[in-house]
Amino acid sequence: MFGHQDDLAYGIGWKYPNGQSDVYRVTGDYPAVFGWDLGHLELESAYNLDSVSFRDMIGFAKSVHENGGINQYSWHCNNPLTGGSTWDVSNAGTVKSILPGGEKHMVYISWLDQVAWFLHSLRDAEGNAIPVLFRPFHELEGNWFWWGKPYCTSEEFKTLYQFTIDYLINTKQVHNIIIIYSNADNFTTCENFLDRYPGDNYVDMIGFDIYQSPKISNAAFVDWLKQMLGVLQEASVKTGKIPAITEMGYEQIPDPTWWTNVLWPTIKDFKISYVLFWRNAANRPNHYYMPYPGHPSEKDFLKLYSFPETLFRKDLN
Ligand code: BMA
Repeated sequence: MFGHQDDLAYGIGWKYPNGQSDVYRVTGDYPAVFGWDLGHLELESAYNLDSVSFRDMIGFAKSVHENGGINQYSWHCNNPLTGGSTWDVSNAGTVKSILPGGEKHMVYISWLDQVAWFLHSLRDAEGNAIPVLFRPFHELEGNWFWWGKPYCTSEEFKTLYQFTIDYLINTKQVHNIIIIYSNADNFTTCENFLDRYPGDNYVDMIGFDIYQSPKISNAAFVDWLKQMLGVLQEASVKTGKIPAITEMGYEQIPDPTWWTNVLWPTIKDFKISYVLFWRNAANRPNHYYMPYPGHPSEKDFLKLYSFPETLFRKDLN
């Protein structure tokens, strides 16, 4: 399945409610998986960190679900200790500070209450909860988020993850989440990949985020992605959890045949449930990962779309 972040909220040259979806504008179909981010929900803000209104996001989730699509949520939450952004790594005591007994534990609980409220709001027309994918603390082995590897011990990380899931499910009775342990792209072995894995009872799916850049040749990227996918597959067999590429992309897609010459031949033989491409920012020129009408890779993307093995939303109905 192919996915896209913020697909219905904005794209190149448009913003909801004026417009629809860059994937639709190119293919006449929508992605199968729709990524959204909960960052700034914890601040009780009406808009997320990328200016998507949470009220709209709830509406998008309903329409995605009613049309057979899948919703995925990441959470670029602010730093609860410093008050800085999700990328504020200035205080290595942040994770510790929000664990039970920590000075910011109650702040973190109030943040989780917001997340629980949001997840409870995702209901279909009959009032049934909509099942969604939830991937907290993503790219956990990286050094760019406050929960990253250099800023907490493995035990602290696992405790935070377990506490978060236990609180949402047991205390707040959130039962519509499929939980994804979502790593960065810097692991080399299965052991490495599962280094901070919180345990089979806390996770339903596993995945990683990976990006190409012009500094990485196509050949090097193919090798690297294959290696990651090999490890993911091994970890999937070991844990019994469904694998996915939870984020990926090549900013601006500077290679017009990237979709069928680089991406497809590399991923096609691996058992991954979906791959989600990052957002087409409306207000940050050149920060986009899916083609739009007139983009040089548009034709190639249509070719990928036509392959019977690639699933978009129509294929799910
Ligand atoms: C990053 C960039 C940022 C954005 C963040 C959270 O990769 O796209 O502009 O704020 O993701 O969506």
